[in-house]
Amino acid sequence: SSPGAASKASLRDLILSNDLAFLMEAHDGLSAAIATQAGFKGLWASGLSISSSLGYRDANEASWTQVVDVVEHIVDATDVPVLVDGDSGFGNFNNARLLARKLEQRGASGVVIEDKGFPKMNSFVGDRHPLADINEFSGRLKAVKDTASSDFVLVARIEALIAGHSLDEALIRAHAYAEAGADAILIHSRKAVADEILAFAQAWANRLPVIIVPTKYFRTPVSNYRNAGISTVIWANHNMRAAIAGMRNICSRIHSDESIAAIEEQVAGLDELFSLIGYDELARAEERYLPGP
Ligand code: SPV
Ligand code: MG
Repeated sequence: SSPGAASKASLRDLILSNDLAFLMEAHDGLSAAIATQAGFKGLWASGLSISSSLGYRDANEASWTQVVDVVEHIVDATDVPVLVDGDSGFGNFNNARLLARKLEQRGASGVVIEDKGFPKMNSFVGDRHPLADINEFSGRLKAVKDTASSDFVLVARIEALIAGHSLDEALIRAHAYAEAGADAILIHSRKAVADEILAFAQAWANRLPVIIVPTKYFRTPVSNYRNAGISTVIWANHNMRAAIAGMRNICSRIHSDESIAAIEEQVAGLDELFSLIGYDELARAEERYLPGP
């Protein structure tokens, strides 16, 4: 894999293209490799999934440097661009621009910053999601924009609907964030149907590309998003949740059976693991670089 300059250019292309794009969640090198091999053209470094895999709550318990370190592993394990969940930027404009600079140094292709304060709480937990002041948040966006290179994609995430505000509030914020220099808008919803997302998309009329996270409105067919001119869909946490389901099942079987005989066929073979992580490349490199016998 050759992450770096080539991948940075293509996140912008993915988001700007007329085709609906899909980003798959990754939370470590292994999940990044699996999502890449499945054919995804871009990855989502999810805050929820990264913090969960570290055993933390999605409430900024993982430090920004811990997140940056995980992103480095994700970038190393893929050759497709990585859009990073930057939460609310870990503070004010100054923390947000430092985060963006370090993410870009580690090879990320873009960051999403949401209009809440620090610490944030996951959008699906509880009802307390105080929104940031529009002007203060616009300053956070401007600072990131002024710090990152022009290839680096800045996505402004609007939490107005999550916080129970109106579509109008979401639109006022979208206009302000576009003015501040965002490259795309992520509009988030916790409803089980896509109506408020689709209403936003219609009113917004693609002034900037729209990114959505249909975790709760998962039944809506993606053709609705294509018809609505949505740019990008993020499958935000499904590698992490698949890992929970898989590990829970295997742990409970091994614990009750006191044996691994029955589950051998249910887990990935070691050959599959070695191929996923590219052991064959190491064998070829040894031929080339180690002295012969
Ligand atoms: C994440 O994956 O961490 C997200 C999306 O930010 S959500 O959990 O839906 O807020
Ligand atoms: Mg998140």
